[in-house]
Amino acid sequence: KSGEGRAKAERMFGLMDGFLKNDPVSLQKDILDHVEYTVARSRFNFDDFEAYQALSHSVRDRLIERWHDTQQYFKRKDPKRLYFLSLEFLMGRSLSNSVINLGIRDQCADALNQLGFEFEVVAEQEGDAALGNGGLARLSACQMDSLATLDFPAIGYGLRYQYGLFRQVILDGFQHEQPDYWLNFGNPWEIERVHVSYAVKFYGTVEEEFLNGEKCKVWVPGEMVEAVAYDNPIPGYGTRNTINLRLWAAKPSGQYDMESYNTGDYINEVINRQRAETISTVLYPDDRSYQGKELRLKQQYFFVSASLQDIIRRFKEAHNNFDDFPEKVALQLNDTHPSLAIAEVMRVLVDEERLGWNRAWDIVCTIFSFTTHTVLPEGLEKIPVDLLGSLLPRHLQIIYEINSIFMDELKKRIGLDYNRLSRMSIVEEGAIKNIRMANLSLVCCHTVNGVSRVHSELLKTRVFKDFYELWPQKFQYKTNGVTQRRWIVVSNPSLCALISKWLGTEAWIRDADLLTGLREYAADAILQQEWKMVRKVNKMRLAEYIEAMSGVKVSADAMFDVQIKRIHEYKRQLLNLLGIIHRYDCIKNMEKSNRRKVVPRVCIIGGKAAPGYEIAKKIIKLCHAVAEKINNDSDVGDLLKLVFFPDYNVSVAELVIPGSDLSQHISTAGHEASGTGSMKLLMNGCLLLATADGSTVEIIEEIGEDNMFLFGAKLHEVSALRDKGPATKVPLQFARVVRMVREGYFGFKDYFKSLCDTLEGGGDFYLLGNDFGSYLEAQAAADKAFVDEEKWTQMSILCTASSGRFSSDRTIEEYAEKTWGIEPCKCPF
Ligand code: AZC
Repeated sequence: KSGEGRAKAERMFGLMDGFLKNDPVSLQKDILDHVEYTVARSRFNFDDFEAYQALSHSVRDRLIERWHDTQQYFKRKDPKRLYFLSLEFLMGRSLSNSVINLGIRDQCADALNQLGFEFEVVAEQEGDAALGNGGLARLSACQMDSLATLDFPAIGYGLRYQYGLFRQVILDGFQHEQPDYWLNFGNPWEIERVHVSYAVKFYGTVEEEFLNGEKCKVWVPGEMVEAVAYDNPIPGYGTRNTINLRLWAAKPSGQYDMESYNTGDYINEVINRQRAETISTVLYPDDRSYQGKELRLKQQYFFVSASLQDIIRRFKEAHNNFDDFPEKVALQLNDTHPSLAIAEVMRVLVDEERLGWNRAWDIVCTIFSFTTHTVLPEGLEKIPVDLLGSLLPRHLQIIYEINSIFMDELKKRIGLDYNRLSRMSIVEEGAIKNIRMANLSLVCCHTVNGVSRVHSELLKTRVFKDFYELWPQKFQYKTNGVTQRRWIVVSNPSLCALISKWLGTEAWIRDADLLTGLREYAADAILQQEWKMVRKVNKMRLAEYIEAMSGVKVSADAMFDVQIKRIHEYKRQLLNLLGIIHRYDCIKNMEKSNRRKVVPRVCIIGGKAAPGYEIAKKIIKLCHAVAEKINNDSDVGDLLKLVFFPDYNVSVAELVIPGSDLSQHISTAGHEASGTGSMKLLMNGCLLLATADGSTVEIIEEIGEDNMFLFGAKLHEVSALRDKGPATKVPLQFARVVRMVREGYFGFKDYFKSLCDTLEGGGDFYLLGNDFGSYLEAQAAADKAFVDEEKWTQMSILCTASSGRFSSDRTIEEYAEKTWGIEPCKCPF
């Protein structure tokens, strides 16, 4: 800095007390100041929620200090940055996670204590940030935590939906959706950046113009919307690095249309302009099927365009041409949702930066990577050409151009194999012409990642077979992981303390591989005793919650058996329910004297169904109908209980997971791309009852088949079984339980008919009947194991000890090295 600049900086620094202090007294002072000045309550009279607000603002101040330093540092060092583009981030609550990552959890708890508050109670006041649907969105959140912790220079980009994922309300056992207006009570975790905003264009026409004697395309838009940045600091653990998650909100554009002002219809003009905000109003709640909705496409382009303007502006601040762009920029597409970014970069480089097609194309091909999260064909996005052409006319031209060059090249490589050419084309011909976003991504990205080894094999051999044969080198996989900071340290503090005590270090919080150190104590009687205690207390807390929520009293001595995830036919919650019905039926038909041999179970199911997914909604209703019957049957008593957890979300998961004994991951083999819930449960010492699908295959390698309950058709058997169709023999017990549902044993006979039809008469696409027998055997094995407490506890310890590989830190390290080519950039303390 110049002499004058330095003098000013020193004077400013002198006015500051240095960085904010983290001792309990300083924190208390800050909390009280925020009560008075930010929350505007009297510091002598405020409640738990206001304490939450004031504490959050005190934490936010500390986050901002680090976040500023990190951004400054990145700016100075100008490393290659990762830009993580995702339409969904499922962050959950921020307070506990932030104070733990900042290393000030205990000081905050002390500070609150002395003010007469309890940290846990205050933290409970926070609502969830639910800007995502399920696995994909929570994975993004875990990955942000790892990127920050590992000091990677990364920025997340997404949309700031005003309404997150709907709230699930159950009335009479039926799911109803209610809007989640999560910003109602303010959001201390974001920083509005009114000056960071960009105009995003839509509609209009493409004109040809001559510029400096050269013909070029100019997009004349028909509508402009302003994107305003909201920054969400993401602190790393054990580092000063605090990275940014930048979410865009839509606002009416500042550029005025003079003509409409002249018409004098002021009120209507204002109302029309206000409509711009609808773009970022609501998250689409369907996680697999895309219906070619204009608003969804608008959302995608809106966030892509704003993010790229931001990225290019940042790049240009430090560079005066695009030569170094690929050395400085890695763009990660989280599924195909942001894949319009490809066409947008081409448009900016060709039409605005005037680099020429070939040069722009070379750049595009080196900066983009793509991860897909599904194996289901309906999960692959398609955009009707008409829709794209009207909303983004220039992008459609660019995509056509990319496709035409690709098709020409392909013909040279494979000849005139028209079937294959048409399968690989980015443009799908037919009654409705579509753009296949996955094909666009495959053509343009240097890497396509699967989310588990099996998933990657399926991509190579089925979903993207043609592309794999063409470009085998593009295909990689990074098995998913989850962050142990949130899923052990935040949500299971007593287990966290126990692990650190036995390992003699907290280093596993940054290096999950160290968890293997627990293996040698797995049979140690003292550790087992302490392990059981921790688990028991978590179960008691869960039992209290269940009673408060549903009125059902459950015993913490029973086995807590959970299945928590989105409701999908392929995830087979129905198989679980049929198993429960079978268990109930057995208890009912048993001699009374034999009942004492039954291992008591509390079955917990939680998850949301997409609003338009009828069958999934019927599964939820069936769960309630069965629960109603079982829970009120005095014959059964404590031997079997069934509870549905309404409005399953990240916070509910944080409560349920630490208290679970057994968890179910029972998708039909070949359908779950990875699965991440299993990893959270595994870390917490919960045993798995599972099929060999997705990442479970790799979990088996870590913990061994003996330490879990495996069942069901294997991947290679599934298609043969399907081909056999109705001839497949199903066990008698299966026919019996389905009949009970069909004949109205649980009521709602007509309503459940179509559900039963999915299983019988040649249906049963997901092979519930085929797998039922082995499912029951696995369940019986779990019962048997549970009775041997010592053995069970040992298995539980081994689960945690073997979970290190499933940390998102490992996943992110792999991405950084093999896909993005980025390196840590650690901000000095
Ligand atoms: C999910 C997959 O279903 C799940 O298996 C995986 O673990 C997770 O992504 C994270 O990779 N997919 C989604 O949530 N959504 C879509 C569109 O696939």
